[in-house]
Amino acid sequence: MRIASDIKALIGLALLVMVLVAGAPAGASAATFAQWVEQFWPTARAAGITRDTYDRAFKGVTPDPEVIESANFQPEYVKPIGEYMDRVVSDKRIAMGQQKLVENKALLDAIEARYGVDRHILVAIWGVESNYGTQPGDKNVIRSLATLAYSGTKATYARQQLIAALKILQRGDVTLEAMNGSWAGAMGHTQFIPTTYNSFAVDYDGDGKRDIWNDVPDSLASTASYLKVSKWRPGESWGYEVEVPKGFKVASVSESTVKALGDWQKLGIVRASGAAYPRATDKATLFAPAGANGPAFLVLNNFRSILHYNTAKSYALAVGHLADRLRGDGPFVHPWPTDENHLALDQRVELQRLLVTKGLLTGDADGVIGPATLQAVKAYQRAKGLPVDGFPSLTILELLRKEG
Ligand SMILES: [Ca+2]
Repeated sequence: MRIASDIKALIGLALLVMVLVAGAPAGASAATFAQWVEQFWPTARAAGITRDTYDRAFKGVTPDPEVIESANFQPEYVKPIGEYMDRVVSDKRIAMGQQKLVENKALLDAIEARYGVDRHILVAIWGVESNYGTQPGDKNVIRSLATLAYSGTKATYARQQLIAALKILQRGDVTLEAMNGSWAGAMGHTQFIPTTYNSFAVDYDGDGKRDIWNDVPDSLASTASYLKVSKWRPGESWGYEVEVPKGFKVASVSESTVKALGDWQKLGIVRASGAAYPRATDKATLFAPAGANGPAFLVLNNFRSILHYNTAKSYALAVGHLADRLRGDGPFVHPWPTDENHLALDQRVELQRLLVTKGLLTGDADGVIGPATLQAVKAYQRAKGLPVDGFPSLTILELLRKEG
């Protein structure tokens, strides 16, 4: 168990940002970037990019310090999942989504018929990704990706995406000026990264362009197309909020434990709403993101399809829940725990140091809670006979402190 350390990368980037923002004589950093652009040319050429496209894409482009800043942003306080869910699945977003369902009814009828993907999920993804197209990101994608590739931040990702972005530009789906997105290069209503765009975006309205920047039909159909190839199963849910019986050890089952819903039911895990599972043979895993005291879920195949869109489970849960709310379902039966039990950065570092002292964790205490820290917390909880959920709570920190 090792804590991942990004210290070296951070120092390197801090220096780079200093060079970009201050310090350097006029033109010095641009010359360096221009050299990088020339060094990257053979890679682009080998991928089929013409010199004309390449020159057009990089004309007048300079690195964007804001992109580096965003890439390195590390929140002082990692927000509890309940706070994230409340923000993402807000009443305002639910109301706006319900309006979008009405406005786009005929389109969604047709897309649902063609791709077999639930309209509520499509609209939920649209809402979470770009707030229904109102926040698609305003950074030029070529500039953002070139900045990342040049700076060395997420360089492998950035080089691959930059090539894909140049291909989009070369094919003419969008103009250079309109090719905007997030600092990481996620584009348009659906926030597709360039490689995803090249593989799965569709020209639904048949005008010759796959326009996820301006065209709602192309955008929603592209999302449906992507979920379809991510093995979405028509007519099935993403999952259910469940009731876990008292005394059931949530973390005695791992996140990879797969059982049929009927078998979970035999263990006493029933739907929190009290309704029956529609298909008892569906395979599901138990997911309790806030530990033993928060809401718990049985998640199904379609939850994994949503994870193709974004690998964060909190994201998939937000999309699934927003979809249910758009359908008219209520909030979760069980509330999220209040944030009193969550740790700030200095507390997370202290927790890791104490786990290192106990021989349960190795590496530098950097306050980033990754799989190694979760495993170490689980090991500690097991040793103490506590509920084993791996959740790095204030309660755990206080116990560790007492033991010195
Ligand atoms: Ca189109």
